[in-house]
Amino acid sequence: MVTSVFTALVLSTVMLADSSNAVLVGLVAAENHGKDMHELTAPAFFEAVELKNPEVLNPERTELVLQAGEQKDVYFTAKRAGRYPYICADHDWAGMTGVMVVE
Ligand SMILES: [Cu+2]
Repeated sequence: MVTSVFTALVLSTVMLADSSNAVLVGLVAAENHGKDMHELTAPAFFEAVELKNPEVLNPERTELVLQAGEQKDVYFTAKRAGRYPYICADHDWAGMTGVMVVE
């Protein structure tokens, strides 16, 4: 299961596991309800999962850019547990940071 807490940038997650819990299919639904652009920067997380729609990320596959009012979904398969810190590259100074937890 992936959990996260954010303020102006809302992340919702849905995780599906098979019966053995060996493969997790996940979704991060990111919604920008604010007036500023946000950059969900999580290179370790995006590297650790198998992305189903990598085209939603930047070319380097390190971040998800959300303009004001924008909503994007990232589909992935998570193959190993871990804790993956993320920041908003624009607002990490203001505490816009968190951790993706794959259990
Ligand atoms: Cu931000």
